[in-house]
Amino acid sequence: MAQNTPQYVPPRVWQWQQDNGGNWASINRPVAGATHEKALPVGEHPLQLYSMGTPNGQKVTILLEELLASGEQGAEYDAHLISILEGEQFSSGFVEINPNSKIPALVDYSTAPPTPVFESGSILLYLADKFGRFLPQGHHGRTQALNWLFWQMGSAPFLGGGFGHFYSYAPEKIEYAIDRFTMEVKRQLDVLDRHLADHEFMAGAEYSIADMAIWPWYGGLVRGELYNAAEFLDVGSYKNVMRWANMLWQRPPVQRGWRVNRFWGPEEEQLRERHAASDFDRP
Ligand SMILES: N[C@@H](CCC(=O)N[C@@H](CS)C(=O)NCC(=O)O)C(=O)O
Repeated sequence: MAQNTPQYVPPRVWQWQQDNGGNWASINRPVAGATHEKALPVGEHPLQLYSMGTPNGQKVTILLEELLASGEQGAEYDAHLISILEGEQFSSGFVEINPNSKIPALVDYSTAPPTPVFESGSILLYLADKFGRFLPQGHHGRTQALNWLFWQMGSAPFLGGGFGHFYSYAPEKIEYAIDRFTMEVKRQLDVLDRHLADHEFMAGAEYSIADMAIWPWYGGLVRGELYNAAEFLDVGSYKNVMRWANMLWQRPPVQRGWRVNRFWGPEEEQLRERHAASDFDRP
C-alpha cells in the first residue's frame, strides 16, 4: 500500500482554487485565451521563433542551428524569449499564433500570408519539409522518422507532466503518483535503449528530426539535466541511450540550439535571445 496518500474525496463539481497548482500555480488556469493585450516583437529574419530554452523549445532551436550549419541561409531566425514563468504565453499576440498558449511557436514571414506554426513536432516537420533536410527522402525512411517523432509527442507528457511534476514540482511527494510515472518513464527509456541497440539514430542510419525531438527530453534525462533524477532512474543502465545522447551532444549545432532562450544556470550557458549567429560569441 502506497504511503503518504492524501485522503481526498472529489466534490461533485470541481472548483478552481487558485493555489492548487503547486510550483506552477501562478500560470496554471482551467481556461484558455489571452490574459492581456500585447503584440509580439518581430525581428528582421524570415523565421520568428517565440520560445524558452526548455526541452520543447530546444528541439526547434537545435533544428534551426543544424539547418544553418548545413548551409540553409533561409533558416536565419530571431528567437524571442517568452517567459512562461511570467505568463507571457498568454499575451494576445502569442495566443493569436498559438491558441494553446505553450512555447514554442513560430511564424514564417517568407510565405504570403505569413505561416504561424505551433506544437514543436509540427514545427520540426514544417521546417524539415520546407528545407528538404533531416527527414529521409523515401516514404519508408520518412515514415520511420515520423513514427519516432510522434512517439515523442505522445510520450514526453508522461515524463514532464507526469514524472517530473510529481517527483520534482508537486507540493507533496505522493508515492502512488511517483511510482506510476517512474514505471512509465523507465519503460520508455527501455523502449529507446532496445531500439538504439541496433540503430545508430532513431530513424536508422540517418540523423533526423526524430533525434532532435527526443534528445532534449530523454537525452537530457540520462545526461542528468532534468529533475535531478539521474540516480533515482538509474540512467546508467540505459547504455545505448547514453551512447546516442553523448554522440548528439558532440555536435556544435546541438550545443548552440541547447543554449538559445536559456536564462538560468551558469552565465556562459545562457543566451536569452538569439538574433544573429554572432550572439553565441558574446560573453
Ligand atoms: N506539445 C507541446 C508542449 C509544449 C509545452 O508543454 N510547453 C511548455 C513549456 S515546456 C509551456 O509552454 N508551458 C506553459 C504553460 O503550460 O502555460 C509541444 O511539443 O510544443
